[in-house]
Amino acid sequence: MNLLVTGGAGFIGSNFIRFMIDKYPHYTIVNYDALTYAGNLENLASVEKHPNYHFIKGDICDKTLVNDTVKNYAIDIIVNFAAESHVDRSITEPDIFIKSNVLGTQVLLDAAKDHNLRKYVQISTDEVYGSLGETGYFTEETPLAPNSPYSASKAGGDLLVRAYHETFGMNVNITRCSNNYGPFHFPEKLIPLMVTNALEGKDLPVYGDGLNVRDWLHVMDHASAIDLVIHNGRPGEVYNIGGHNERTNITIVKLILELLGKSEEQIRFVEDRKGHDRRYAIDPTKLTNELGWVPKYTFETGIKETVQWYLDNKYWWSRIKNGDYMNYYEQQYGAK
Ligand code: NAD
Ligand code: TDX
Repeated sequence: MNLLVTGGAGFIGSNFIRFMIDKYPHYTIVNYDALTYAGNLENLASVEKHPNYHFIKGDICDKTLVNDTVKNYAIDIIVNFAAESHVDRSITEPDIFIKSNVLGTQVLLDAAKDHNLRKYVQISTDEVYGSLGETGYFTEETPLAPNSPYSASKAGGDLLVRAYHETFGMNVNITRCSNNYGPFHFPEKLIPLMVTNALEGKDLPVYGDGLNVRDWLHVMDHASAIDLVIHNGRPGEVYNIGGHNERTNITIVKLILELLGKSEEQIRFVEDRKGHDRRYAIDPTKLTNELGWVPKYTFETGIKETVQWYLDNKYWWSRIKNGDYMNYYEQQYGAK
């Protein structure tokens, strides 16, 4: 099996590649990534010398390079992780989100169609369903109602995937997962930002009242679900992925401070995100019943391990926080 993993140098893609090389060392894995601010080949240091791992630096919008790569490596399946992924950035700079998340998806779909690939898998998000009230869950039948430029661009990509299945009979799957956490998570997202700010003695910026709810999934449980979808997902189907770990943001922030033995005085309530979705919660029944997916991590063990990973890998995150990312951070939160 020859897999083209786009966006494999990012948080989830790099964890997925390590998971797959460990489980299927005989598969060829081609990591195709533009290395935007979020792409980091250091995430893959442990596998870069593996004989069946290859890296191509490229943009998914580059039709020629995408097609050459699919042809040269005799790709069977594309798994598309490549995307602009940060909601806050989509509010200030939506253009690149439309380009990468919508147009890039179309280029990959055309390549999958023109080369008659076995399958195309789109890694999407629960955010395409919009926001929930205090009760209920997102199922695969929940209508799409994205609220941010990010989630609208992801929904646009998903609808193209659906259309290529309907129009061309292509074998596709879409996965929609909840918030991931784990090692190599870029420190602009809630959990790694709070852990690293706490360690640096900085303020922990909590949006609004801190009572927005996210449903947390360990990135390796996400990887095992994608593995099942790649091998056993039924053509044209959507699969939701989530582990029933709903927490308010303020609960997470306080837990991180407790695990690090730091004071809650570091918490700073700041202006709310524009259009901030109140609650996400995934119903993963279809994935469990059809494909037998069982998550390995409880949130309690996963978050402890993750906090420990950031303690052990200061080298990784401090290099990111000293670089370009700081320009964005200062614009977003001020210098503090
Ligand atoms: P990330 O921002 O950490 O990584 C994205 C990767 O894609 C980076 O390596 C980047 O260089 C690459 N990339 C971006 N634009 C590209 C382009 N035009 N061409 C080639 N490569 C490009 O993101 P992540 O958190 O790992 O998310 C991966 C995927 O999972 C995304 O599609 C995202 O929408 C989805 N997702 C993420 C979460 C989450 O909690 N992080 C939850 C649900 C869904
Ligand atoms: O500084 C912060 N303070 C804060 O209160 C940040 C960065 C976030 N938050 C809040 C906003 C959200 O309610 O924490 C929650 C989580 O925020 P993010 O980490 O930015 O994630 P979210 O917006 O929920 O989106 C994530 O999950 C779904 C990923 O970034 C998306 O790519 C994915 O699709």
